[in-house]
Amino acid sequence: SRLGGGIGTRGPGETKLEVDRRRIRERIALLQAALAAIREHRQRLRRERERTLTPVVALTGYTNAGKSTLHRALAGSDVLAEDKLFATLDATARRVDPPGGGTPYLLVDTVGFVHKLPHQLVAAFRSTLEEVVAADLILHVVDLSHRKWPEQMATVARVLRELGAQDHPQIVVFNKIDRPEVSPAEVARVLRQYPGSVAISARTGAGLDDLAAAIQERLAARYQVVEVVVPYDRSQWVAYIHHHGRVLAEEHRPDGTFLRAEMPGDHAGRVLAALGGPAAAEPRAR
Ligand SMILES: Nc1nc2c(ncn2[C@@H]2O[C@H](COP(=O)(O)OP(=O)(O)O)[C@@H](O)[C@H]2O)c(=O)[nH]1
Ligand SMILES: [Mg+2]
Repeated sequence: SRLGGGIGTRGPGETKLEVDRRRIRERIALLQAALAAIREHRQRLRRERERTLTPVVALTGYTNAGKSTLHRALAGSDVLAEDKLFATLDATARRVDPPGGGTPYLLVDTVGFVHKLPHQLVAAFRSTLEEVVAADLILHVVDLSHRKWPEQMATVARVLRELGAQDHPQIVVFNKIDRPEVSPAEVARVLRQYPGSVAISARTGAGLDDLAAAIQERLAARYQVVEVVVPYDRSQWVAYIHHHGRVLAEEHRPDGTFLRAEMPGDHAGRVLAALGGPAAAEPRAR
């Protein structure tokens, strides 16, 4: 049916079909803009990571498991803890500087896994999944108060498997232990069933110290590449790097010995703290 010359949403001579097409085009433009923003954000994240060697920890888990709440609890970010898809499409990253010292890291919040995702959003979803795959450590957040938590956990595990991330360093984080549905006996049982897992309440803060310690332990064990110039009067550090790491490049320069080496995070942290390296540089605040 043709209603020409209308003022408002329908332009002169536009049919209903034409209006629908225009709406879809507008929706696609909006999604493309969202995707461009995500891509830009990821490039920024990658640059930051390359510049500072800061490890990336990604939150993953079923929708509503409490990822954004935990992100805020650990990183003090202002991300809204709401079930809003768009709020988490631009995988939010915040730098965490552990209060008691330890390895700083970038904590990335991601969109949750759901059974049915609007298919226009699959591309955006993929890009946040890539973020998960690229992470040094995955925190798999599980809502222990949900009746179907084992199924939800299996869904997330399946997606991680499909992404080839099943062998990624991972900590299972059982959340919402403050809720009345969760008994202390069940908490004890799941912690036994999943060795290395942690039980927390992102809302009350219970168990967050244990989680922070578990994150530090896992980051310390991971290997990273460091680049430093050791001044000639501090050559004990050249020996230290050879002893604890695998030297990839070594070069004598006017200001000292340049070394590129792969070493466990805790040793790398010590080297960088002593010699200043790229990781010692303070990243820009975001
Ligand atoms: N009782 C309780 N509620 C929580 C906890 N963590 C998150 N929530 C709530 O669960 C809902 C989903 O949390 P959100 O962080 O948005 O989940 P996300 O989808 O995984 O990011 C929100 O209403 C939160 O307030 C918790 O530890 N205890
Ligand atoms: Mg969220």
